[in-house]
Parts: sequence; structure tokens; C-alpha cells
Amino acid sequence: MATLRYIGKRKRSRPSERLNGLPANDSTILRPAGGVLHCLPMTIRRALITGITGQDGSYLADLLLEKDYEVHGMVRRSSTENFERIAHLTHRVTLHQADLLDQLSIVDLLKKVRPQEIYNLAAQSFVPTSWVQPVLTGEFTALGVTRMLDAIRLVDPEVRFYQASSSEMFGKVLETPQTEKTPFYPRSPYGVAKAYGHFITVNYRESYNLFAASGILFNHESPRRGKEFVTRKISHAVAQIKLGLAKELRLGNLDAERDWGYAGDYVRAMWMMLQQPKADDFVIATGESHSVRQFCEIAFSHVGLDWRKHVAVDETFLRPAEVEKLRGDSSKARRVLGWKPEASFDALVRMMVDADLKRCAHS
Ligand code: NAP
Ligand code: F7E
Repeated sequence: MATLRYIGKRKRSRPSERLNGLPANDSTILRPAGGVLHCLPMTIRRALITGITGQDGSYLADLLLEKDYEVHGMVRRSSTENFERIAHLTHRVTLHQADLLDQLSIVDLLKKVRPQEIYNLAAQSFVPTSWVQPVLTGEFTALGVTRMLDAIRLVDPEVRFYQASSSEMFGKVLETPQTEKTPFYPRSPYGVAKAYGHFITVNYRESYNLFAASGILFNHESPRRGKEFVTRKISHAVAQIKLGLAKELRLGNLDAERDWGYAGDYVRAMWMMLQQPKADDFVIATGESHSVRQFCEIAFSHVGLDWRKHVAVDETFLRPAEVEKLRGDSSKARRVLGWKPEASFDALVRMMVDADLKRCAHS
């Protein structure tokens, strides 16, 4: 294989001609050692995803690859690799070790990859764990955002940055439905950490003129959701019970209501936010809310079972402070981004149960 050597670049275009910090029609000229000139189009966009091994990271990587991005993922070191969600695309993405807790590792990573877009999805994302490890949750989920923003400021202030903010910031809601203007009242250390992450993103946008967007996403689920979250806990249990592998499902608050959407639809919104002329904040939600009980009803009845015969309430799953009901108003995203969700609530529940049935039957 020929070794390519960088020999020059066309004149830098004016900012108005630039796309995501890249000249719209520029090309980097590379010459194979002693060979013919090749022009590689510089319109190939390079994105870095933190949290690429998570639910959203894996769907976002799928989407960006479809759009011909060069995709890089940040993964933290662990004694065993946990690449299940990205197993189908590890040959198409480049993974780099770094950690949200380690400033230098983030700076080095940005210098090495030089992405035009960064999607900051890494976080301690399970709400109950945030009461058990509140300080660590703050380190990852709150200060991790500042570490990333400072690295951007240092390495390349033209980077477009997406912060994964959350409807958990609304907590004990002050109005319904919740919009970008609804004040926050978080109810868990996780929600508090996300509120910090949101405001530091807004602050760096205003202080340093960074392109830093905050997506306030309501719950979004999929067959790739972690099994500790209630939707996947239910779909997995339904599959197990249907196949005779389990008898009972123990849950906490059945009355809690969430505005549940499909993760595949929500990562589309993340990408759209970074293609705008200016960075902003957007609520991403379906506008419908359903209870945990309703989720159970649909999931069990999809396989011909009566949920009341299998679900037991277990107080150990109740939270010290609960978010009772969330419902988002995503009018701004629909108007400005042209985004709308495609999957209905019923279709989402059925998709998750079907996927778990298939997985459990195979294993
Ligand atoms: P997830 O499945 O729990 O994934 C979290 C990711 O963060 C994993 O890849 C995890 O890596 C990584 N991570 C955690 N700590 C890290 C650290 N110190 N350094 C580097 N990586 C670290 O979460 P998700 O559902 O995809 O959510 C993505 C983001 O959106 C999160 O920030 C979440 O808080 C936020 N959010 C989610 C929802 C939702 O409904 N899904 C709604 C609003 C906001 P490991 O594989 O090593 O654990
Ligand atoms: O709980 C109730 C529970 O853990 C949903 C994260 O992605 O979305 C997620 O946070 C509701 C709560 O998600 C069980 O009390 C009842 O009211 O699936 P969950 P979450 O806490 O809403 C937001 C937007 C994020 O940002 C987070 O990262 O369901 N519930 N029984 C239960 N929840 C769980 N986990 N387990 C139960 O047995």
C-alpha cells in the first residue's frame, strides 16, 4: 500500500464559505511516495462521539456512517471490552481510549482526531445510581462537560459541540408540557449534574462564542437500551416469561409517566442541531406521555399475556425523590430543525419486546 504524504492545501476560504469549520469545496492534496497526485475530498466530515458504546452512541454512529462521516469514538479503559452495541460497526469506526475524568486524555484525543463535530454522550446515566455515587456522577456527568469544552477551547474553538442534556432537569415540573423556557427543578444527583452540564454549555457558547448546542432529550428507548432502565427491564422480562424462563417481574412506581420516544429518531435530532447556522437549545420529545403501567399492559398483551398476573410492586425500586410525570413540547425543534419522531409509542414497545424475544430464544 502506498504511503501518503501531505504536500499542501488550497487557500483557506472565508468563514461564510465554510461548512462545519471546513471549507465547503476544499481538498487536501496527498502524494503517494514517488507516485501520482491524489485529491482526497475534505468534505469528508469527521465526528467524535463520547459514549459510543452506549445506546445513543451506537445509533448515532450508525447514522453518521450512513452520512459518510469518518467516525471516531471515545471509550474508557476497562478490564473487559464492552462493545456489544457497536459490534456490527467496529471495523468502520476508530476507537480511542480516554476518560471524561482525565482532562489531558481529552485534550490529547482532540489533538489526535481533530474532529469538526463532537457529540458528548458519555455520562453516568442511570438515575438510581446517582444517589449511590453522587460525587462520581457529578464528576462524569457535570464536570466532564467542562473538561470537554475546555479541551475544545484549547485545541479548536471552531468545533461544533453537542451536549446530551436531559428532561430529568425538569424533575418536579414547574409547567406542562416542558419547553426550552421551563425552569429546572431536578430531583436526583443525576438531574442536578445534567443541569450543570446544560448551563456550562450555554455559558461557554456565550462566553467564548463556541458552537455549543444542548439537546434536552426526553426518555428514548430501543432494543439497545440498558436492561436496568424500566422499558428494557419490562421487554426483557416479557420475553423471558413468554419463553418460560421467568415467572415474575418486580417493579417500582407503576404510576410514573414518561414521554418515551425511539432512540433512532432522537439521534437524528442531535445531528440536525449541529447542522444549523447557530448553536441553540432544543427540547426533543414526542409530546405524549404514558405510565409504566401502560407500558406493561402493551408489552405483555403483545405476546398474549395479562400483565397483572406477572408484575409485582417492590419497594426497593422506589426512588428517594421521584419525577412523577414528564411531557415535552418539541415545537421549536419541529419548526427550526424540521425534526419529528417517526415511531409511535405502541410500535416502540412492540419493537423492544420482539427484539428481546428473538434474543432470548437464541441464547
Ligand atoms: P448509556 O447507554 O448509559 O451510555 C453511556 C455511555 O457513557 C457509555 O458508552 C459509557 O461507557 C460512557 N461513559 C460513562 N462514563 C464514562 C467516562 N467516565 N468516560 C468515558 N465514557 C464514559 O446512555 P444513553 O442512553 O446512550 O444516553 C446517552 C447520553 O444521553 C447520556 O449522557 C445520558 O445521560 C443522556 N440522555 C439519555 C436519555 C435517554 O433516555 N436515553 C435522555 C436524555 C439524556 P461504558 O460502555 O464504558 O459504560
Ligand atoms: O425510569 C420508574 C422510575 O430508569 C423511568 C435515563 O436515560 O431517562 C432515563 O431516566 C421511570 C421512573 O429512566 C422501575 O421510578 C418503576 O419514574 O427507565 P428509568 P429515567 O429515570 O426516567 C432520562 C431522560 C435520562 O436522562 C436518564 O439518563 O420508571 N420505574 N419501576 C422504574 N425504573 C427502573 N429503572 N426500574 C424499575 O423497576
